[in-house]
Amino acid sequence: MKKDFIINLYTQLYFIRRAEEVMADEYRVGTMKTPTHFGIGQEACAVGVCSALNNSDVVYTHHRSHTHYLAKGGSLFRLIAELFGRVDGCSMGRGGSVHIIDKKKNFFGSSPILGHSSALSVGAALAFKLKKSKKIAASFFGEGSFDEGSVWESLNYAATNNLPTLFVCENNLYATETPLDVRTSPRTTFIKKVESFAIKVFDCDGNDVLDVYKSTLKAIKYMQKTSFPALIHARTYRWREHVGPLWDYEVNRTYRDKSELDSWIKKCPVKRMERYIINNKVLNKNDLLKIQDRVNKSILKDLEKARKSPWPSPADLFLNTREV
Ligand SMILES: Cc1ncc(C[n+]2csc(CCOP(=O)(O)OP(=O)(O)O)c2C)c(N)n1
Ligand SMILES: [Mg+2]
Repeated sequence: MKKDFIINLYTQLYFIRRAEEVMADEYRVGTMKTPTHFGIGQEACAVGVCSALNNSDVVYTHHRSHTHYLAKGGSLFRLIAELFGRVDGCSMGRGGSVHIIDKKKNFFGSSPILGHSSALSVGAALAFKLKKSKKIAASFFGEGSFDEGSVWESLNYAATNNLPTLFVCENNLYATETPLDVRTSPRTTFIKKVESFAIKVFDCDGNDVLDVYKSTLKAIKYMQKTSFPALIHARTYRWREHVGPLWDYEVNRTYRDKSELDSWIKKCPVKRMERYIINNKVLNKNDLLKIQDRVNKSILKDLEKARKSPWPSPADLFLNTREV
């Protein structure tokens, strides 16, 4: 792997981590209000998958969407403006966190409806097939989406019609505050159920961006060879509360232990990549600090620019004319 590529993976991980931390701070002081699901701790899934895709490939996602939007190249300024509810937002300040989009980057949006992203990616894959296009349609969703019938219908439709759809499940072990093991029969797993459609599952460590990237490349190669869908299963963990900026322990939530969180923080995807870079002498600590400084400055610039963006005008409420 080329040095510049490794540095770019790290820069993206750090950028997405810090961008979300900065936004979480705004939520704490009440300047942002739209319901928001932070992907802090899960950045490597988005960066690893999107780095293996081409710019022309399309991405759909669910409620925990910022990591995917940013990894696909979405504008941070427009995301922050959206979360502030301002007119420069990527959905003109009307959608909020669960309705973000960047059409120019082929990021076709987030939706709060579980099971929605997989269905749309199958529709896009069908369109690509009919147009004889080699583009890939990818969908991100959590393991909680496997509790929705539409995901199984999407898998079935993609498998039946040979649609090269890349399904990406970020398994962070919880759906809101319910653990995975009480949502699945102990006699099976969702992986076995996916494989029952003859869909190949590419399992990876979702906190290791290199593993996610390599697994995605393998999955894409497999899809191109077979014209069949594939599923990435990325094992990861959400650090903050399900919705909102807080840590569960700050508000005494008991559905999971702090010790469990601590064990996952030790597997931090950003720190892990820092160690890889230092150990393999890609860069030294000082080089990393320079990258971090540059990234932090650009995030703060976008934040302050978005804060100055005007509120949407009530007179425009029924217009939807801006090309987003
Ligand atoms: C169709 C539907 N049913 C229920 C919900 C309520 N809901 C919102 S998020 C969520 C849990 C999602 O868990 P998962 O898919 O694992 O994603 P995660 O939040 O862990 O990233 C639920 C049940 C919803 N948004 N849509
Ligand atoms: Mg989950």
